[in-house]
Amino acid sequence: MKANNRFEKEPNQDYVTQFTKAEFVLSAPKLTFCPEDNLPEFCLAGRSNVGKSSIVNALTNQSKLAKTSNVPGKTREMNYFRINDSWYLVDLPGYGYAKVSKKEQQRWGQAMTEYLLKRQQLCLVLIVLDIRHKPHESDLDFMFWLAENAIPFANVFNKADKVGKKHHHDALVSLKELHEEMNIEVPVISISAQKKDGLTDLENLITEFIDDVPEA
Ligand SMILES: Nc1nc2c(ncn2[C@@H]2O[C@H](COP(=O)(O)OP(=O)(O)OP(=O)(O)O)[C@@H](O)[C@H]2O)c(=O)[nH]1
Ligand SMILES: [Mg+2]
Repeated sequence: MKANNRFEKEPNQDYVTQFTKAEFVLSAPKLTFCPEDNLPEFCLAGRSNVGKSSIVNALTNQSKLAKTSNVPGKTREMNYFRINDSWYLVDLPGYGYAKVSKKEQQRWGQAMTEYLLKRQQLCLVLIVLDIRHKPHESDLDFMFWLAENAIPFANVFNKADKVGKKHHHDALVSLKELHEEMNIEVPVISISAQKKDGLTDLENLITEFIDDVPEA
């Protein structure tokens, strides 16, 4: 079958990761458990099941580094991966997962808020969205909250292999309109973690932000 957008149906054989060294470091239930060195870090946030952990694996070309699942709610703590000995990629648990108890959701909300507000070396929050669906109210709330608190973020549309060209285009346009309404400029990238498409754009975005970190 012919692919109907630039995201091919077969895994992209041409993708060569720049992130050749990747190792799991620790799982942190809250800020005080996060690594104490000052390496720059990037976190993957978003609703459950959008593919955050799959992105860790795709970017590092290791199929089992982060645990993925088709059952939402797999990731329960902040999982730290050190990349090329020089920065951290942090896989966060998904928000908006109804099956987690109210108490657990509350604990998480507090831990996340503290982490996002106080983690000085956090360069950029990568908010992952499933391109098949309109951003959920919880995504919008999260984006508004980050903007209000001047925490830089980018949007990463994942699962682009699942949609056609028109849907892809419309999703990008409406997200850009949302950013205009919010009066903010936010990088937007679309990828397929599964087919390894668009990953070079994501790598380049991360690399650009690392380059902007002032020397400690
Ligand atoms: N078609 C398609 N499926 C994907 C893609 N990325 C991830 N998936 C699938 O989506 C499901 C969820 O992936 P995860 O990476 O576990 O999602 P997560 O966001 O880490 O989920 P939580 O840990 O529950 O927050 C899995 O079945 C993946 O195989 C993609 O690019 N395309
Ligand atoms: Mg996960």
